[in-house]
Amino acid sequence: MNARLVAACAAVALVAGASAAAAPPRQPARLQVTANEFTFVLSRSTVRSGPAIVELVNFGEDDHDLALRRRAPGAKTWRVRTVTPGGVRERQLRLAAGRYQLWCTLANHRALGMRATLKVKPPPKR
Ligand SMILES: [Cu+2]
Repeated sequence: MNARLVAACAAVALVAGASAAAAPPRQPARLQVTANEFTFVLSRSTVRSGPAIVELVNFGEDDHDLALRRRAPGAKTWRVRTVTPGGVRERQLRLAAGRYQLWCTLANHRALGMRATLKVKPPPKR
């Protein structure tokens, strides 16, 4: 191993140590939900708990909206208001760990298949 490579390895080790010591501020988790007749496709099936931005994109020909609720007694229902075809809308919310039910509240869209589940995992222990 030459001196330059040793120096490069040492620099990488220093950077890795620094990032572990001072964690950067947490960015909100992001979830994109794509609506179409009559499905929801999630950009990911799991997000971490805490602040989140949920974006609803409507690729369909009908209006769609989005409701999210944790499977727990008395859980709050979050809503992303109706998005017209070709439109997009996002909202910030705060997700507690657990399993969430997602669905479209318009007409009979939920029964037609516009529903999905999302897992929200607890924050990592420090
Ligand atoms: Cu719908």
